[in-house]
Amino acid sequence: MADLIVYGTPVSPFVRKVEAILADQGEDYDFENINIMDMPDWFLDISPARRIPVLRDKSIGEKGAAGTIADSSAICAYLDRKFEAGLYGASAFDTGRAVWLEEYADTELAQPVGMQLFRPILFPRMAGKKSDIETAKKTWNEILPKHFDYLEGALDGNNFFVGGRFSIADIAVGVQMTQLDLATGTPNAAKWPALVRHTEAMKLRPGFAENLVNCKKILDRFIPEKVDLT
Ligand SMILES: N[C@@H](CCC(=O)N[C@@H](CS)C(=O)NCC(=O)O)C(=O)O
Repeated sequence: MADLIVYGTPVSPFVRKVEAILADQGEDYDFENINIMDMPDWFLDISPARRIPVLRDKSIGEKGAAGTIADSSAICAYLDRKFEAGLYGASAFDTGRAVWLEEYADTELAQPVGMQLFRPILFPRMAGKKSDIETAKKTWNEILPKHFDYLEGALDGNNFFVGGRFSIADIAVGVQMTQLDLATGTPNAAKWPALVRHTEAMKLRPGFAENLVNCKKILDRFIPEKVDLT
């Protein structure tokens, strides 16, 4: 039994952020699934915003809210400090850039990726209905390209977003891009070469790879093949 417990589902990109750090650092942790459609009362007590993930560090507290931290950004900052992972930039400016890109990915990018593409494709299928392909197509063709352009520019041909090294920015953007990949694939590599290369590289990192295997086990029966949105 590990000291750390991650509460959530692997399919959440915000849970993937946390797993990406833990597995990359080679840290043991237990995983407890939470059904977001019907969150148990004990979970709501430790997740005031009614969101996953929540982390428990049993070395701090084993019961109730003691030892728990809600929100992926807070959890990632905690894990970085606890394991001295160095994910927040080598200089003050790099810290600012990394946290900005994390924030951008968690809000500006996550909204269309999650609410306007992943959910319209997957959630109806989970209920035995047809995907809302029209909404997903509009998101893919009209909303996401400006985000891809911004991220391609932020990479500027590099392998990492900030300071030439792996940071929380790579994790936060990578979890959203892999969410897209699970639902429909990566964007056009001819238009966004650095971004697609970055996504493919993130997928190979241990933290992402283990999480994505578990996602595919859950999702494959709902997406028998990739959906073409072009
Ligand atoms: N800012 C939060 C966002 C977490 C979030 O939105 N999680 C979604 C799952 S991907 C959730 O818990 N949704 C619950 C719901 O929609 O009721 C974080 O970074 O942890």
